[in-house]
Amino acid sequence: FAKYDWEDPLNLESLLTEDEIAIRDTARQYCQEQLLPRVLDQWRTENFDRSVLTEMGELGLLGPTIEGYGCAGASNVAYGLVAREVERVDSGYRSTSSVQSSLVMHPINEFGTEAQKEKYLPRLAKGELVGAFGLTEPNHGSDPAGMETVAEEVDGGFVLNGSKTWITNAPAADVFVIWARCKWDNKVRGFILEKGMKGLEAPAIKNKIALRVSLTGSIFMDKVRVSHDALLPKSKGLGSAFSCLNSARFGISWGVMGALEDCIHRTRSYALERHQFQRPLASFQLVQKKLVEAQTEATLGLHASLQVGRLKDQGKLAPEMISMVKKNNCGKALEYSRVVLDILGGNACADEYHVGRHVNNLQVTNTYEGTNDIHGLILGKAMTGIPAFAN
Ligand code: TGC
Ligand code: FAD
Repeated sequence: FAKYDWEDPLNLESLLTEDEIAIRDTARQYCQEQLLPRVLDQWRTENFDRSVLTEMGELGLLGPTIEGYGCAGASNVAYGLVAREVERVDSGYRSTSSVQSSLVMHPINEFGTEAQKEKYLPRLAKGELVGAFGLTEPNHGSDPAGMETVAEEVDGGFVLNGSKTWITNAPAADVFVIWARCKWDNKVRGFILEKGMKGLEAPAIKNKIALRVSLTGSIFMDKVRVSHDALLPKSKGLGSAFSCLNSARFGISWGVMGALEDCIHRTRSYALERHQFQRPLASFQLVQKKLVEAQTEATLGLHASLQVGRLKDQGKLAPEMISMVKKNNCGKALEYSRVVLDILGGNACADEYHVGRHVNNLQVTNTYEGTNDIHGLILGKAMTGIPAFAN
């Protein structure tokens, strides 16, 4: 028999290419050596560290699946492995970087002109520019089809009016990919707005109880006038916005497994060291059960995401596959991080044990990019043919 490795029970390592392992190791070293030492202070002070993006840019971790424009052209699996390493430290750092990669660079690469790609992608890849993605609105979260933000064609360009809320990176963003309903044909399209445009404001939403190391804000657009070259010309319909979500949701499915793994590692070490009733906590059957069930879910989730990544790389992806791993992995990460948190007893309350911070973050990851229930309904529609969310 092979030796059982509790940290990699089904030998995920053997299924990765040399390139993927190299990218993963670069990300792991950076995250453990550079991000982990800063996370508690940034969490406590709710302080967004702009340099995280430039550091990730230097390592080629931004927009890594894009070919050209200074990007690495790596596999989707490599992208997932990076998300796992970043989120092992904090979901907020993964949020900052996955919005940049999947929700800003991806739509520009997919729906933009050559000039737009040349203008934005190399600087976004280096982290010189910060990007934000505005889809959610105060009155439309799960149902973005009802969006109220509109774009009107005027002489020389367009005018945008509306507001977005809960937008990652917005207060620091230089580049905004904004989704708006176009008055001339009622279709949703993407537009690139830039910081400093007249009528554009992006105030921060402060005092969050999760994702405190990433910035979140609103976006207000009051007659923001842009030229024709702000339109992402190949975006047509809400499906274009959803296609960006496919990439981000896939990354999140890996990321949350990294956060859960961190919770497992920390609580296992604690259980081995802490004694009650003259025995280590790890010797109690109930504690072992908690650790084993959490590790089982992390392992199954990672292997499912690996399979989805391989299919994505081969062009054999159905979006519902991503809904399945996004829903499952976010739900299980939230549930089992909470289960192992119990092992810390009263110390669960102390932020230096890190697990409570992950639990708070994982509530949000289970909500954004489509809530757990919404992904259930997407899958329910695929199974029954009946859309439960539609009128
Ligand atoms: P529906 O009729 O289902 O679809 C409209 C059009 O879109 C197409 N489509 C997709 N295309 C590509 N990929 C997908 N995943 C797609 N899903 C749908 C669909 O084929 C259709 O195309 P066409 O040509 O027929 O028009 O639209 P609906 O309005 O009924 O949708 C319902 C629902 C619930 C599925 C959808 O609205 C939904 O997914 N809601 C959740 C909203 C959401 O995920 N928001 C995320 C905001 S961004 C964010 O949270 C970033 S957090 C980032 C971070 O910090 O890490
Ligand atoms: P609602 O849609 O109001 O849902 C509330 C509850 O009702 C949920 O439990 C939901 O599952 C349930 N519900 C809704 N409809 C149905 C239904 N038909 N059947 C059953 N249950 C239903 N958005 C962006 O565009 N860009 C970003 O960068 C971004 N970053 C974010 C960062 C953070 C920290 C947070 C918290 C959110 C972010 N979001 C972003 C917004 C996020 O995508 C939305 O919060 C999410 O899609 C849910 O929308 P909502 O908050 O309006 O909740």
